[in-house]
Amino acid sequence: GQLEGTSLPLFFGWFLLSPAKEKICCTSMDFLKTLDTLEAFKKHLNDFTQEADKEVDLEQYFKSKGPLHCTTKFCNYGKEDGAKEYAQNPAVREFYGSVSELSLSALFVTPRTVGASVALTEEQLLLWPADAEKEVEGASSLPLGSRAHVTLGCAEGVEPVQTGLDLLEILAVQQGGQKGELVEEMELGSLSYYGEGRWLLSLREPIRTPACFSSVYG
Ligand code: ACK
Repeated sequence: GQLEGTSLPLFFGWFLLSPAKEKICCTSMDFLKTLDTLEAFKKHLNDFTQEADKEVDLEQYFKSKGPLHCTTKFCNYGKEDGAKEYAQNPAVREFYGSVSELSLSALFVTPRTVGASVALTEEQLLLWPADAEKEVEGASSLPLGSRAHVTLGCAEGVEPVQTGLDLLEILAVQQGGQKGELVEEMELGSLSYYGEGRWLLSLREPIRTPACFSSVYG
């Protein structure tokens, strides 16, 4: 029919529910607050600012970007490859509007973005597009779902699509055998540095949050 061409959303994803959502915002803020006081972070401050001796307030440095969610498929109203096929996938139709639990396994920070990586369940992977990991060089052999993340904030002028790319980059470095330099055992987990301003906090206990599989038309 006439309406069909206009019915695809901007994107599909899991949308975090309250009050877990607010708690994750607080955890992320606390993490940023702690990170920029660490000597190890100060040592690598020039990844974040060109000006020598300048302090960086990470809580100000990153701006939050809309409702907390984990994108599955960016459709761009149908302009993106595979958007229509995705929307017609039986699993997408079946789970649309359902609530499941997302497990956040790590927090990461780069000079561009701050985010949380999401460990998807087998069932959640049914909603994951097969080509999501193919965009980043060196990341195409990573397991399906590696890109799954929640964007917690972006630096000035940075688009949220960058968060998943930053995550894939860190995972590609890890896969290449670089362990990262273990910097500190924090209350939340172990913090490692991967060079070029890339920090990863591997959570001791995953943060679990209910989330609704839905879409944004914007
Ligand atoms: O933070 P995100 O995962 O990154 O959530 C937003 C959401 O779609 C709305 O903009 C993500 N996004 C934007 N462009 C793309 C893209 N080309 N591929 C994958 N995800 C994208 C963005």
